[in-house]
Amino acid sequence: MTVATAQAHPNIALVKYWGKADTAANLPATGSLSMTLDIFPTTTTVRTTDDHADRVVLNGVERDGTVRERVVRFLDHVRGLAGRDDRAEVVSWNTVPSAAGLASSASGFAALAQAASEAYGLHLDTRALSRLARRGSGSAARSIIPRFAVWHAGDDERSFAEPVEAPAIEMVIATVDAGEKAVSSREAMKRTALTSPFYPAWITSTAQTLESALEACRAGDLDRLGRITETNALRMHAVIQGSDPSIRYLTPVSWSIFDAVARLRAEGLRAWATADAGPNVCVICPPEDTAVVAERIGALAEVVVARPGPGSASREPAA
Ligand code: 2P0
Repeated sequence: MTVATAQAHPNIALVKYWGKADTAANLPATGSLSMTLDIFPTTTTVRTTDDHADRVVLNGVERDGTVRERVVRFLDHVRGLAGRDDRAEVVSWNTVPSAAGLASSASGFAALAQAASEAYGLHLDTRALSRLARRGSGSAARSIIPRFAVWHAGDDERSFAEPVEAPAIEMVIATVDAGEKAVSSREAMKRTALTSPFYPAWITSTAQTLESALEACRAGDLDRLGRITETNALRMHAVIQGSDPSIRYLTPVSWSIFDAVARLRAEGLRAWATADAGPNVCVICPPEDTAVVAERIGALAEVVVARPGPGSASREPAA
């Protein structure tokens, strides 16, 4: 029996991942760019056992059904790599307050990839770990990496995340609605690719957008990166909305935050909004503007401030 514990944080994409080239290996149709957060870590312990079945305990509750199956499938892949077939107990604590409504699959599978690979005796470098996390959830590939990450499109060998330098930014995260989303991102991604007539344009434009965003990062050009971030998010929501049946994640309150961010810019502040597959809105800004942005957006929704955070890391197992 071996045991390993690891911790990872959520990440928010500045250039979004929305669409797969391969669903089995979770290969993205396009690359993406993200900031790993310094808040809301997931801590996961994997203990190999002599039992006949895997056990999955999330936030103190033993899971079965699809949640467990997704973890078991992931462990099966790890066991395949390790040439082992002993089962495991997975105990995971996720600190995202349910009120924050942030996706936990990225931090969850990043922490699981690190803990499971160590428990099963795999010695993976960062690249291999990112490729492994990707199989659990695409965006988890990026949570392996500290601060800012680019996750490459490509085949299984080449589709990993790695660090990029980016201008100094912080993120004001506005919680619009903490409820369960109507359509999961996995399902919505599939529907978008199958039914949205804008999907081909989303794919070609996002590939170009990523190149421009990386250029802006290299040049330390926050204004360009900010514009790209907001435009890319709105394009993602447009292609999603073009699905049949249509899917809308943004609510009137979400839109009011996009409007408030535009007003802040009109007043000379540097702030740009983005939103994932839900109504919450994340606003990026240089550190000197964070306090004002948080105050102004805080009038519309509950806010929390995040800074660039650490990549996944081993931890001492909890007693
Ligand atoms: C992203 N999202 O780039 C995009 C933007 C949500 C909106 O990655 O099917 O949970 O597990 O690979 O990673 C959410 O999708 O999907 C996501 P799977 P995942 O952050």
